[in-house]
Order: sequence, then structure tokens, then C-alpha cells
Amino acid sequence: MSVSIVSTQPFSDQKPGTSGLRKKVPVFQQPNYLENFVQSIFDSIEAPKGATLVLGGDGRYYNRSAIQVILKMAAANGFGKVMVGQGGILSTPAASCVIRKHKTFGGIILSASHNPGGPDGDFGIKYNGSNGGPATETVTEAIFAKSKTISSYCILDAADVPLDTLGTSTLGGMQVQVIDPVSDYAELMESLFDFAAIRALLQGGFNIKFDAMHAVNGPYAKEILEKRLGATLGSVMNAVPLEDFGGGHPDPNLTYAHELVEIMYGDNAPDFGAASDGDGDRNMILGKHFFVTPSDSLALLAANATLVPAYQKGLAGIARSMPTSAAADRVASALNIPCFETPTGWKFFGNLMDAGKVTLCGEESFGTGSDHVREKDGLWAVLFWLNILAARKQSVEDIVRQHWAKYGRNFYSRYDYEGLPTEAANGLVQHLRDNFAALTGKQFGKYTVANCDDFSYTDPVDGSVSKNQGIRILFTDGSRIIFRLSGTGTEGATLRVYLEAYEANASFHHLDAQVALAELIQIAMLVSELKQRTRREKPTVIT
Ligand code: VG1
Ligand code: CO
Repeated sequence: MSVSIVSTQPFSDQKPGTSGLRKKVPVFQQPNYLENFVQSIFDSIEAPKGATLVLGGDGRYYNRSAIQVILKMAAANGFGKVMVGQGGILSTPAASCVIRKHKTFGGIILSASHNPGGPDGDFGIKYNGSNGGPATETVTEAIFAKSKTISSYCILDAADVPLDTLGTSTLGGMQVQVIDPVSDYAELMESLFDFAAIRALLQGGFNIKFDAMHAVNGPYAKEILEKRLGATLGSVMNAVPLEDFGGGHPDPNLTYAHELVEIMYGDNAPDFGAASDGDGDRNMILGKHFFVTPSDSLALLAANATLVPAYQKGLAGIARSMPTSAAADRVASALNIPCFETPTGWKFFGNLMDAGKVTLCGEESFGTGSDHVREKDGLWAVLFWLNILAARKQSVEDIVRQHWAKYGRNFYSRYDYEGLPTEAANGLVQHLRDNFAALTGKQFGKYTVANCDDFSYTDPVDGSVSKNQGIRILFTDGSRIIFRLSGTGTEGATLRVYLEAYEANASFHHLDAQVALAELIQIAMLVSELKQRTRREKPTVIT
């Protein structure tokens, strides 16, 4: 077997976004496209000769082909070993777990997360470092810089490696170890949660439904929920990962997980429902006829953490992304622990967790996690909830309502405008930037603007600064409107408008979020000129 050095030319569009490089499958299928990015990773991470990598993905279309290319390139670039999930499968949190447990140099995760898959769908690739978390901004910038000057890449001329049987084979001078994608992760979950208590809850007639959405978490949920915890067979639905997610959009929210939502709001609804996304790192939590917002979920997990064996001694701190509601801040202040506000994207939590400053983290976009790995973790959040439910023996709705009664309710909603023309979206953001200074002190009905800014974050651990992370309009009563452009979309631009209003008075807690936020929504439309600039009457998705 010989190594080829293939000459190539840079592509202009390989800037990694919120979670790595995401593009349509046909873009990745262009000659040298994937290879260029992989070589740019290898040239940037300074791995010593013989280093070990973890490799796997969410099983979407192009996963297997990409894995073969990456294996041959890793062998040609001097890696000693690659641990790859059987069938090319590893959920994002499981990849993080394997990197940490086996102390590997890093890992490559193939996923476009919650974006649809298939030949015309999306594909993605990202690099995670030895802490198991997404590459830092510095590494990401280095990869992007390399991708702009690349002139050749190295690849081994070899036959494809069989991925379906466990065991070790060799590829040139490199070992390829095909591992069970579930076992290390399942073992980690057993070490964190009170499995005996959850098993007793499930045996006592507490019914659950978990929608894997034909994505990567199917085998994980089957093994953990049904096999190890004894949930009734069939509790996990859409459990077989499919290359196109069965034609669905594997994003666990009220719009895309409608099959589960109908069950949870129907007659004879189960007591607990949950779903996760394409790569298994997001979660949606439902009770009987009841939806828990991700921001509330983070606050609730924090408030109840000591009921879980792994967090019995309490939390070092909490972190949330800037657009996530401040519900968690109230819990942090009651617990007298620090609360950090970071830019969107999991990479910012890694430094805080590595430094021991935070234990729990979360985002409004259905992501929750802890320092057990360095990614958000969908099934972990489900088990955390089940552990709390087993300990408190109350319904999901009762637990949430009691939480609001104690801390007040942060009404929350996000409006997404997908597939906008880039100029319109950029124009809207520029308009806000140019004008927000003049908003301070202005009154809109019962709301007065306290301050506006474009969120900037200084990492408390390494001092790095991330600017322009979203425009915030902050009101005197703690309400907020935030405008931000997505870094994960693959078609035009996606504008996200985040709305939050705090209500201490329990007699208003029953209100529907859209009703409670109606005035703020109007203000958002007014100051951004959204309808005129985008010609959209309605958002694509409301969560
Ligand atoms: C979105 C979410 C963000 C999340 C990111 C990755 O990013 O808003 O909170 O971290 O997706 O999620 P953006 O830039 O489109 O708003 V996923 O499940 O890749 O893993
Ligand atoms: Co995801």
C-alpha cells in the first residue's frame, strides 16, 4: 500500500460554523472537498506520530463513504490508531465519552445534527479535542486558515475497511479498531444515575415514550431505556437509524417531533415523553399534555441536581448560552453558585468545565449537558429527568409548576426565519447595529429599554474575546429580545429572534407563552423592520 500526495486547490467556503463545517451532501461530494477539510484539520492539530483518533457519525447519508476517506487519510498522515464506531455510528455525546475514557488525542464527528439528511440533505464534520469537546476558536481558525492555502493532501491507496464487525484490523501502519458505539456510553450513564430507582419507577406503571426520530440515538435508547432500565418494549419509537432519517427532520421540537407530540397530547398519553436529534445531543422533554422549555429544563435540573447520585454534592456552577432564558440564573443565585453567560455553541462551555467552574450547561436550542462529557447530551438529559421523577414521585407538570411558584416564570420563545436571502438578513442585523444605541431609555407600552448591545464574551479561563454574538435589547424588568444569525444553516441565512419575559406573579403563570410574549413580539418586529426587510409574515418555526 502506498501513500498518494494529491494536489488540490482551496475551496472558498470551508469556514466552520457554530459546530463545524456543514454543507449540502453534493457540496461534500465534489472531488477533494472532504479531503481538503480533513487535511486542514490534520495540519492544524499538531498530533504526534502514532496518535489515536476517535471517528464516527450520526449514520446519515455519506457517513460511511466519508469514514473510509478519513481512515485512509489518517493512515497516510501518521496516526497510530483510529477507534471507529461499528457501522460508522457514534452519537456526538458518545464520541465525546470515548475520547475522554480512552484518553485519545481527539476525534472527528460526522454530523449535521438536527438538519435533514439524504442525498440532497446536509452533511457535516467537526473536530473535537482531547477533552472530548468541540475544537476551540483558536483551532477552528487555524483549520480555516489552512483550508485557504491548501495545495495537497495525503491518502493511502487501500481497499475499504470493513466497519460492521467488532475488532481490530490494520490499514497501512495504522490500527483500525471497530468498537461497540453504545457500551462505553451506557456504562457512563449507569455510573451517574440511580438506575435502580428509575427501574422501580418504570416497573410501577410509569409509562414513557422516547422518539429517536430514526436518528443515532435509537440503539442507545433501546439499550439503556428498554434493556437496562426495563421500559416496556416499544417505549423507544423510530429506533432504527436511517440514512435520511425516514425523510424527517431530526430536530426535537414541537414542530418536527410532531409524531411524539401527538402521542403526548392525545388520550392515554404516557407520563413522560422525550426526543433527541440527528446526532443525539439535543433533547426535548414532555409530560402528559405538557411541554418543558429547554431553558426551564436547565433550571430545573440544576435545582434538583442533588437528587442524582453524580451531583449529590452539589454543582460548581451553571453556564447558559446568551439567548437561553435567565431561569437558570435564578437557581444559581438561590444555590449561591456562579452562573456564566456564553455565546451560542457548546465549545464555549468546555473551558469552563475543564477549569472546574461549572457542572451543568444548557442552551435554549434543546441542548443540556454536564461535565461528564464535553458535548450536550440528549439521553443524559432524559435520564436526569427520569431520576428526578423517580425521586420526587410527582408528574412533570407538577414539578415545573412548583418550580415557577418558587422562582417565577421566564416566558420564552424563539422565532426562526429560515432560508432568507443573505442580503436581507445581513441588512436587518446592520440596521439594528446602527440604531440600537438610540433605543436606550425608550418606552414601548409597559416595557422600557434599559440597554442594548452586540454581545461580546471574554472567556474567563483563557481571556479570548468573541465579538458580535447577537444583538440584545434588554428591558428594565429583565425582559429581553435578541437577534442572531444562525451559524449552522446551509441554505441562505437563518435569523433567530429570541424573546423572554419574566413573571414573578404566580397568578399569571398559566398563560400561554405566545400570549405572555405578544407585546415583546410586536416590539421585535417594529425595531427590526423584520416584515418589510424579509417579506415574511410568519416565522418558519416557533419554539
Ligand atoms: C444552533 C443552536 C445552538 C447549537 C447549535 C449546534 O446553532 O442555536 O444553540 O449549539 O445549533 O447544535 P445556530 O448557530 O444555528 O443558532 V447541534 O445539535 O449541532 O449539535
Ligand atoms: Co445535534
